[in-house]
Amino acid sequence: MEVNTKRLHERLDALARFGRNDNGGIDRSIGSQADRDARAWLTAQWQSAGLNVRTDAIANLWARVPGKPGAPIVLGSHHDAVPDGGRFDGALGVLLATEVVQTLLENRVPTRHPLEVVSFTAEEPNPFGLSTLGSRAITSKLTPEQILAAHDDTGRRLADVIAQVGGNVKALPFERLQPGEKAAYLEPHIEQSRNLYDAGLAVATVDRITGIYREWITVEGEANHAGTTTMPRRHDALLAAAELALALEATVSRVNRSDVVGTVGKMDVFPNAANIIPGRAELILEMRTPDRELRSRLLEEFTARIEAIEAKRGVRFVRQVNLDQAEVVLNPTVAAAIADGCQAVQGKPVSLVSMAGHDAVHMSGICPTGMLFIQSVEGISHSRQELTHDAEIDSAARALLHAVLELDQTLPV
Ligand code: HGY
Ligand code: MN
Ligand code: MN
Repeated sequence: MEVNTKRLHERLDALARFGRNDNGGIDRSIGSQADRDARAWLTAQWQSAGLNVRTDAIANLWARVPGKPGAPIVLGSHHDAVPDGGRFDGALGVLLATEVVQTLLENRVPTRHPLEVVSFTAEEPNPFGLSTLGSRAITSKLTPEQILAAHDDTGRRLADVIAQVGGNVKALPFERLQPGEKAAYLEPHIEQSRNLYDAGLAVATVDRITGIYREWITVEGEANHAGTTTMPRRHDALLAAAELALALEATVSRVNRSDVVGTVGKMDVFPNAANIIPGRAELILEMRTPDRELRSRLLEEFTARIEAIEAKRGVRFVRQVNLDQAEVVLNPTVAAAIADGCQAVQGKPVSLVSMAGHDAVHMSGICPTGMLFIQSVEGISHSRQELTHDAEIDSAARALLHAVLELDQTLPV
């Protein structure tokens, strides 16, 4: 039995059209026209493959092989994208899942478990401040109240956007996934790092996923005239924010480990004018490591460093924790089946830690969960330069098929 890789590549090209910008990157955030178009297109693909498609309360899309009751093995990822993002992050996982399930269906392969494909809503950070929205909400990690309170800078309510794409936040309490409702979740995803690229290998299993910690920080300084205010009298919020970002870099760099990173990736400066000393800055700080105890120590060290900046510059940092997501260890049975799939296609199993967050983190709370990583050229991701070659995609499809068939035998029905 062979997966139809030609169809898979055609679908990758087709999905990449939704949200493509003039630079060749993809803009496909929750609620955008591109999000809506991608949803309609995915639904049509699944329906023509003979799957039953359903949109849940948070607008996750589910496509199930009809006719078999019971807890399904679920395969999938997400179809939204970061701003000016690439065509593989999320999309490749959804389409690999689609192809493998369709291949099994077309070949009339009898499976012990039902099979289902999922594409989660709003996995990426978005203007509403809730990433991995679909998987968190459906696994009871977010309340309807939290979602009902969320809005973007323009006042647009997240709940309205969810309704526009077919969800209904108020129905969430009745639709949350319960433990045992799914037999397993397998998420194929590009690696987004360069371990496989450097090793010249196509695919890997994942044994752990990093914790992610985020703070929204407001820097309160003092706006004043950029010509008449002497240098010692300034309380420049932008310069304090810059020093804060450097303090984060110094804190995480000191431990010198590939699984400890920190980033200030978003910042807004107010009032943002050439002749006004910045009076306020708003930024998002992120720290990632699978080592929780180390993260606590690093946060203490960072706090001491930025208190010194506050004192020196006469500014105030107002900190609010936006996300404190624990690291997870993935299910050994699922990870082993994926490793066997890797062994089958490249003669060698590889196990990696994911430093990117994924919907798999949240699905692991309700069912045995694993991930299949696929090589990213030069490890580049969250960029329009993101690239995974056809050969590695084809290996991934075969490895995933192998893993699903093995799990179908080993997991209890
Ligand atoms: O941010 C992440 O790690 C993921 O790609 N959303
Ligand atoms: Mn991403
Ligand atoms: Mn992703």
